Amino acid sequence: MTLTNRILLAMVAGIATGSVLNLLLHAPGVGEAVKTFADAYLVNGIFDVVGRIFVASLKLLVVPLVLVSLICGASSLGDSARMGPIALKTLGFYLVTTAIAISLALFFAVLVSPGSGVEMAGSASFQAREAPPLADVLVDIFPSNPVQAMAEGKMLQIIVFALLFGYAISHAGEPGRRLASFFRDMDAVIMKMVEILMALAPYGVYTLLSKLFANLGISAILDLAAYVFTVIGVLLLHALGVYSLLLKGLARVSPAMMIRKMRPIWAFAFSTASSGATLPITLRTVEKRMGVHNSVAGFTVPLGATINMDGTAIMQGVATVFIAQVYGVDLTMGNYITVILTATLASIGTAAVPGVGLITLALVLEQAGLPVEGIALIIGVDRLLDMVRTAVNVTGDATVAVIVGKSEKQFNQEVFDDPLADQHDD
Ligand code: DAS
Repeated sequence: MTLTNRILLAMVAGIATGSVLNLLLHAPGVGEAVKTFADAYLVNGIFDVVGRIFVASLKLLVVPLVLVSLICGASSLGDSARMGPIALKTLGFYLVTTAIAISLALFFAVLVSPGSGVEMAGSASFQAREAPPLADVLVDIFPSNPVQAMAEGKMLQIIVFALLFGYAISHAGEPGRRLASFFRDMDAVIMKMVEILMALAPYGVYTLLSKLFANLGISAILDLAAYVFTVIGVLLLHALGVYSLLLKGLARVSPAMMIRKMRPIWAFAFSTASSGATLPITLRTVEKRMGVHNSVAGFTVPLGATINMDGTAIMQGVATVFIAQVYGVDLTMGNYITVILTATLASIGTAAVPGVGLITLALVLEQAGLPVEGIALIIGVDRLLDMVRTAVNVTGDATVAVIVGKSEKQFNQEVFDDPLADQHDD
C-alpha cells in the first residue's frame, strides 16, 4: 500500500475513532470509570502525546529546510535577472489569488446569509492584537541577527537572509562554488529526513484526528451548520475551481493530475492545521512529484507558506459577514473593500501555525468596525475549518509554484505527468 493511501486510511480511522469516543464520553449510560479512562489515557493521553510529537518532528525540519533550499535556489539562479521576475510573478499571484479568495467569500456569504436568524450565543471577550504599523512590518522582515531569526523561527527574516546568502554564493567565484556544492548535499540529506518522517505520518495523522473529533463532536458543527458549510463551500470552489482554471489556463497542466499529487499534502495540512508543519512535505512534493525546479520551488513554497493564505482569507470573509449579520450590522461597500484589503495584507507576516487565522480575524473585524467579541460565536468550530483552510493555503502555494516554474522554464513536464513520480511503494 502506498504511503498516500496509508495516510488517507489513517485519516478515516482517526475521524471514526474520535467520533466514537465523543459519543462514549457523552453517553448517559456509560460508567464514569470508562469515561475517565477514555479521556485521561486515550484522548488526552496517548493521542495527545503522539500527535504533538508528530507535529514537533515536522516543525523540526522547517528552519533548516527553508534555509538550505532557499540558499540552493538563490545560488542556482545565478544572476539576479532571473530572481527578479520569479519574485515579482510569485508575489503578484499570491496577492491576486488571495484577493479573489476573499471576494468570493464575501459574495457567497452575502448570498447565503449564514448569520441571519442566528441567536447570539453570548459573547466572550477576545483581545484583539494591536496591528503593527506597516513600516514596522517591513523593517522587521530584515534580520539584524540571522541566528536569532532561526532560533525564533521568523520565516520572513530567514527567507531574506537565505536569498542574500545564496545570491552572494553565486557571485563568489571558487569559494562560492564549493559552498553551493555543500548546500546541495545538505538539501539532499534534509529531503531524506523528510522522507523518513513521512513514513511515520499515518500514526501522527491518526492520533491528531482521533483527539480532535473526540473533543469536537458532531453537535458543535450542526449548531453553526450554515456558517461551516458556507466556508467549506467557498474553500472547495477556490481550491478546485479557481486554481484549476489558473493551472489549465496559465500552466497548461492537468488539474486532475495536480489534485492527485496534492493528496499527501492535503492529508498533512488537514491533520496538522499548519502550513508551516506541512512545508517539508509541500516542498518535497512540488519538486519531486510536480517537477518544479528547486530554483523556483525553493523560493515560492517557503514564502507562500508564510504569506499566502487564501483559505484563511476565505474564512475571514465569511466570518465577517456572519458576525455582522448576527449583530445586525449592515456592511457598506467601503466595509467590504476594507475587509478585502485588511485580510489580504493581514496574512503577510503571520506565522503559518494552527489558529493564526482567528487572530488576524480580530484585526479584520476591528478595521471593519465590527464587534471583535463576535469571534466567540465561531471559535467552537474553528479548528475543523482551520484544517480545511490550511489545505487550501498549501494548495495555493503549490499552484503558484507550478505556474511560475512553467513560465520560467524551471519545470519538468514529464515528472508532472507521471502519476507515480517519486511515489513510495512499500
Ligand atoms: N493554520 C493556518 C496555516 O497554517 C491557517 C489559519 O490559521 O487560518 O495556514
